[in-house]
Amino acid sequence: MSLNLTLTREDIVRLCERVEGAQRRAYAIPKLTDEYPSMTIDDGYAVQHELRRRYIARGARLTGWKAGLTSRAKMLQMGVHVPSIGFLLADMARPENSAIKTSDMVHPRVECEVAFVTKKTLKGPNCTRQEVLEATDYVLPAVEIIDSRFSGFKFDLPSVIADNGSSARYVAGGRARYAADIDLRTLGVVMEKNGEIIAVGASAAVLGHPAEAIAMLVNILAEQGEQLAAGSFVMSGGITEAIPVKPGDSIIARFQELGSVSMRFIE
Ligand code: OOG
Ligand code: MG
Repeated sequence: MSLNLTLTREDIVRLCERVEGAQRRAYAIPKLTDEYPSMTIDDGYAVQHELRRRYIARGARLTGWKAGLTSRAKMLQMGVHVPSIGFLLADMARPENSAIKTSDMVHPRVECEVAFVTKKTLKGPNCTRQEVLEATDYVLPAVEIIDSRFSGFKFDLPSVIADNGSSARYVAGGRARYAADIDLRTLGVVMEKNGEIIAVGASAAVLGHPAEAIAMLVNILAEQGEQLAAGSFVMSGGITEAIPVKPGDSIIARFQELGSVSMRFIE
């Protein structure tokens, strides 16, 4: 399998440093394709790979992965019609019901997602929903706090992939369930901000079935020569559009069968 790379090693390192600076110091930068218009999806993953290598070399621990842009609501909101993946690190996790700082993010948004915890290695290509379900230990509800480092939260696919799919924080909680005990396609979800309902959806919005998003993620990993380790925490992508949050806001995501996940935001 050959990757479609247009960036040189120097470009990759340069763009990685640019994205990393924006992530660590929380400032907005222009999307990368403004300077590199012919950047490809594989170039985006090469930058993301370098970013992951650096964080891990400095002591960060990989907890899992996230699929993104897997629902129509998200694709329409972002104007990007192809799903993407990103990595998750232990220091992005926040406890349920906690106060989450916003001053170390650019323009955070929240989204409700079904998360999977795996008990077997998953490998692509051709990973299927069925294989994902067989390898799943349990599922649980999660809220992802995304934070694009690109100005105006505007980007294209290569840029958002290089920015690790806008990954910033995540909160998992609620009630863990065995996938076999519930219908993962028809889980309703209601998101409330400051006591008002601001988004509603159902889990089938994610590629027809959220396990489909995990299979897609495993197949994208395979294209990059990687596999999904047993014990990974994997988010399947926002069911509804993402909702902006600011200090003072409190969020509750209520999931049918899976309980709820809450958090509040502070300066
Ligand atoms: C890209 C990340 C998308 C999801 O769940 O769809 C994502 C973005 O919208 O900034 O995490
Ligand atoms: Mg997400």
